[in-house]
Amino acid sequence: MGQERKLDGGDLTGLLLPQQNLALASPSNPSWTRERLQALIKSTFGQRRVVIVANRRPQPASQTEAGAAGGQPVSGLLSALIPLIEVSGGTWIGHDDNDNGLTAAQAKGNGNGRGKGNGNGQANGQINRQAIAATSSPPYQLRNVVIQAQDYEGYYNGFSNQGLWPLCHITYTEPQFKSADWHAYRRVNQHFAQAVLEETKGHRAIVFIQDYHLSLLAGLLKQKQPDLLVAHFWHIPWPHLDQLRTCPFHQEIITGLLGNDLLGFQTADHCANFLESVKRNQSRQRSQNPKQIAPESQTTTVKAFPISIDIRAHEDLATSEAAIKAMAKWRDKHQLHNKIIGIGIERLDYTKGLLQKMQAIEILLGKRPDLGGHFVFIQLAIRSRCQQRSYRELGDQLNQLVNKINQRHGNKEWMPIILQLDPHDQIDLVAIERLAKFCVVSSLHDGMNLVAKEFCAARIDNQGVLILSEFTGSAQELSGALMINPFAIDSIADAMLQAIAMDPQEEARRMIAMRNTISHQNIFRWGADIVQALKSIEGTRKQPCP
Ligand code: GDG
Repeated sequence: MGQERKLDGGDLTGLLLPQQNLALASPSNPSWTRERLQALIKSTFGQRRVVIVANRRPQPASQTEAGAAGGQPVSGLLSALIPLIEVSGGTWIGHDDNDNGLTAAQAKGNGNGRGKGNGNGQANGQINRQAIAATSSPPYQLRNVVIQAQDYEGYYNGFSNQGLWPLCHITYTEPQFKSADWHAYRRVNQHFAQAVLEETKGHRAIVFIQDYHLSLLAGLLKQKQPDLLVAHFWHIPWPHLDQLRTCPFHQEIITGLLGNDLLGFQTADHCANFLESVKRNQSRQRSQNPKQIAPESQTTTVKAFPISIDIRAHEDLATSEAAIKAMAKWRDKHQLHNKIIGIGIERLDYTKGLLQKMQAIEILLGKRPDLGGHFVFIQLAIRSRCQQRSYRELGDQLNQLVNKINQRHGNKEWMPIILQLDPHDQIDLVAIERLAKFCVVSSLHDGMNLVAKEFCAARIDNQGVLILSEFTGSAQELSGALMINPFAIDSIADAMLQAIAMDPQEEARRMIAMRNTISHQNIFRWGADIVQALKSIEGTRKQPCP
């Protein structure tokens, strides 16, 4: 699925129409599996070094106390990429939230543990080879890029999360672009470039960059090593040009991204927005200075690759003994026996439409007082980006709203909403996914949304209703969901009513269709599509990869 265009010497050429319908797996079109992807990577890239670069690196299981319970990452990016690095081997370069590169003994005395380069021998930008995940097959290397606290503040909390994150999501939160943050962002991108260049020196390497924290990286790499094969996947939406232009540094960001051989987005719409920004940006540049346009030699292929999950791994978890026990635990602890259960699972983030979802539950309870005592909504909203005041305030607002609804509609024996902001084991998530009559994903805007896919993956019984915001990338694939506009709160409440009333046959019809789609468009196909796109790009290059 997707739209492919090549940007060639500043001109847009080679438009391929999006394939709108996904074909289901068949003998002539088999499913992508871990093993099949592994074989493809081996045959395509052979002995070449594969380098994945992301702001954050995954934690080996033994180092995850600060993350979600059970050692699982709480971010869509990490959830999706871990299966990929596990099959591709190679090196993951990123910043370690919990490890500043000190020895364990030194780190103990440090308190916070964020990479600070704080006079303990860790210079800003210093790169440490931290760990080899020997348990994974094939094993992969982890390299840590140490970032000074002040730079991390400007690069991550500042430019990335107060600037680019709201800019790219249509959530009516004003992005903040401070030049000090931008300078920190550029510096940190340079540190990452240095780390990649050290890793790839003397090797035939493929570099795969992740997300909006590293938009300048490809451009920096190509300046030093033009022969590198570089791909970048942008996990969040790409905005319309009118929004993009509010970022005073957007031209440099576009130029950085055009350093890539392959640039992937979640949907064809995001590709189209990006192509439009390039076109308008280049025509403006041409009129200002006709001699300064994108380098003639560079071609960037822009294409949609809808990200996904390892559905089989989720199914295995959902059928495990541990999941059955976790289901019993939820039921007993919260008196869920014989109740209609709705669920929501997300990071506590203003893009996820959490307040709208709670307001919709209040409308539902108002419309259906008979649900009193018979219905429970479990909302898990793990705290995220706590350094930012707006995120802490959202947590307060959500708590207050839920308390108000529970006081107004609940009683001593029964509360309609259970809200939990602490991290949970993945097994706990699977357990409530299996118990639920419906799951509500009410994102105001979302690149893809993996929770929607994880909910379907857990429903090995083909039951359960997915209520899904039309402003998620997932909505373009999961047509069996009840679609909602999360800004129309009544429509969320109506969809909940429809889900509660839905008969098992209808549930099964919708769920089977969605599970088939996810089985086919799984994380290994996502990886394989990217590998195959890179292979065909390399085939058209004049010079072979170093
Ligand atoms: C970005 C884009 C895109 C949640 N709570 C817990 C927990 N989670 C896991 C979920 C899921 C992940 O976090 C959230 O993924 P999403 O895709 O829903 O959202 P973002 O984090 O915003 O991800 C998004 C994604 O990148 C991938 O490209 O889909 O659009 O915004 O996997 O299960 N995991 C654990 N405990 C929790 O309490 N273990």
